[in-house]
Amino acid sequence: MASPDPVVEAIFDAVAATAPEIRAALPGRRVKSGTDNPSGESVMAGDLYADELLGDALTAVDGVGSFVSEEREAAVDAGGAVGSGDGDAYAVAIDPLDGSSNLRSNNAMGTVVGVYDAPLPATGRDLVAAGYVLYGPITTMVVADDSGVREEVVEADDGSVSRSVVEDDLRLPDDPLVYGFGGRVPDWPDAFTAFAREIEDELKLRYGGAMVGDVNQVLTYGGIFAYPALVDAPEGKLRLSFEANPIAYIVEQAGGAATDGDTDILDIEPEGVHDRVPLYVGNGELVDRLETALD
Ligand code: AHM
Ligand code: MG
Repeated sequence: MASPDPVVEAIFDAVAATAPEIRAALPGRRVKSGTDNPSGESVMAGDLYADELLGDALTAVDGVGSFVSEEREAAVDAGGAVGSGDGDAYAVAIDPLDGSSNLRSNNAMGTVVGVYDAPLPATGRDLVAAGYVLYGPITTMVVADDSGVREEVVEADDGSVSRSVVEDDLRLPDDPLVYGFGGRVPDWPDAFTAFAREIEDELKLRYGGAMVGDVNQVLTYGGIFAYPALVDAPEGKLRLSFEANPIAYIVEQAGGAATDGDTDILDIEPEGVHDRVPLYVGNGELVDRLETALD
């Protein structure tokens, strides 16, 4: 499945090209950088490195008009008017190193990418493509556009980087096997806890603490991932523009569903680029049951 949009291809070429460099730089960047991001979270040295590398690579792509990152307060103007009505360039939004608290424990992490055909903040309906890199034992990249979802292996070889498609039409399996829910159980609202108790009897727990890794398990085996609304944080933890929208787009293109408990994630109108949102994503029937349970 070749992407019909050359700008989208160039964006994911640039993301793939940075992946081996990001991976190679992580061993020396497992410590806090000493700064906080716009969400008020402590930024790791690895987050900063990935953000700078991806910022340089993506603003250099012809057809990228704006670059927005979970780690930056404001959008970077990359020299092009964004939006199908007003211009011919895309806005690219990234979470440079998702799950970077896993740096210390050496568990999986990822990079999340959303390609919007509108200036941010925008809804997920403005996405023309989305994807993620998963830094697991193998570096893989999942890319979704309006023709479907594919999985690639990214390898560095003698100074060049290759992308090999390993699955050209990724679909959520019909029979779900796994679940992973973030946050502390005592912080969950009662209705979500009751839903989780049911799911525990049906599916196998697979939680690694990085959304990209946990969602990749759901895409591979079928199931449901959530970072729910919490009693003291009804907006949850994950960011709509950088995390929830791209993941919702990918999972919906793979035949699944994504909700904030009430509304399809892709329909949510953001107030700001750094808005947070509860995220429940996976096989449609599980997401439907979750919505009913939270009603
Ligand atoms: P990050 O982008 O700053 O790493 O935060 C997002 C991550 C997600 O990958 C993961 O689902 C969640 O935070 C886990 O949070 P917690 O460690 O609080 O369970
Ligand atoms: Mg993240």
